[in-house]
Amino acid sequence: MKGTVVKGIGGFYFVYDGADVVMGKARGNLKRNKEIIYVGDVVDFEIDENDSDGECVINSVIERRNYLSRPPVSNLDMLVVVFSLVKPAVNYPVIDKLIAACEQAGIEPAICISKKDLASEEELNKALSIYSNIYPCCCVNAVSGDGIDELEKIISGKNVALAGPSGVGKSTISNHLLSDLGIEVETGDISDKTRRGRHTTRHVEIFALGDGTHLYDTPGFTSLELQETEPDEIRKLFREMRELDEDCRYGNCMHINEPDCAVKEALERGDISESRYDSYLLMTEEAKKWLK
Ligand SMILES: Nc1nc2c(ncn2[C@@H]2O[C@H](COP(=O)(O)OP(=O)(O)OP(=O)(O)O)[C@@H](O)[C@H]2O)c(=O)[nH]1
Ligand SMILES: [Mg+2]
Ligand SMILES: [Zn+2]
Repeated sequence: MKGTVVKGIGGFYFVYDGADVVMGKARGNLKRNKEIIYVGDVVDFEIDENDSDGECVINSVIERRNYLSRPPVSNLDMLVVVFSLVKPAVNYPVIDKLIAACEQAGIEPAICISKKDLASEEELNKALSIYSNIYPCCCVNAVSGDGIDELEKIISGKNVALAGPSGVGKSTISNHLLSDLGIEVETGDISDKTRRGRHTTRHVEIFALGDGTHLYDTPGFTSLELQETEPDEIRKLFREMRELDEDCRYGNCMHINEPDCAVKEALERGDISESRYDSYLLMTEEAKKWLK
């Protein structure tokens, strides 16, 4: 039988076959080969005849058109990078790493700035201006629901994950989107001491929203490492730089010290944001350690 893995907890998977959700495990050979099963994978499975609880066994993964390791998800049309400006404060390099991971995996990124009630319009516009020429963007207050309709337009009909730092409000947003279905996921407050989230969501779970949207709520993180990447691959993961690549004098321009660099010219004009460029430099530096 064919189904989609909609949740995975401690070696148990929940497979949805279009009618029911069945819990089960991966077949021994998958485990022996250390094959990871991602939430979002389309799998071939069968009901375990020897199991009185009607559990299933996953035989193989039959469709995984893309995947991310962190958060561990597959078969996405879009990943919405959610972040707040305060509580917790934004860390742009972390945001840009997640966007780069999407670019690398062939998953379309979108931006959702959360907790819009906690920032001034000016702060929000400044943050939006970093991304609005590159990706679909929206601002939401997930407590009141303000702005959620904008997000709904961006994600409608897609397999879409909400991902980002812990405590930014991903599950609160999910609850807004799920309210018609009477489903509620757990949310948690922000630690007073560290001013970070408490890692409330512990596993990825997919919810069908009814209009063909499949929403993945994912666990937050505090830091993120891009998977091993050549330093000169990083520039291809910054879409606005990639689009200017051909205009640089040198074909292999790293956009750092080279003359007639279209990216640096765009940076000076303000067409590329300093925040994005700083993330680019940082990630290129970090990637050099993989060469050693
Ligand atoms: N003021 C304000 N608070 C919000 C908003 N959205 C969420 N919160 C609060 O932020 C806290 C964290 O929300 P969660 O939805 O649990 O955050 P999360 O991103 O799912 O966190 P993890 O599961 O740890 O990754 C909760 O106390 C929410 O009530 C918002 O738009 N405005
Ligand atoms: Mg959560
Ligand atoms: Zn250049």
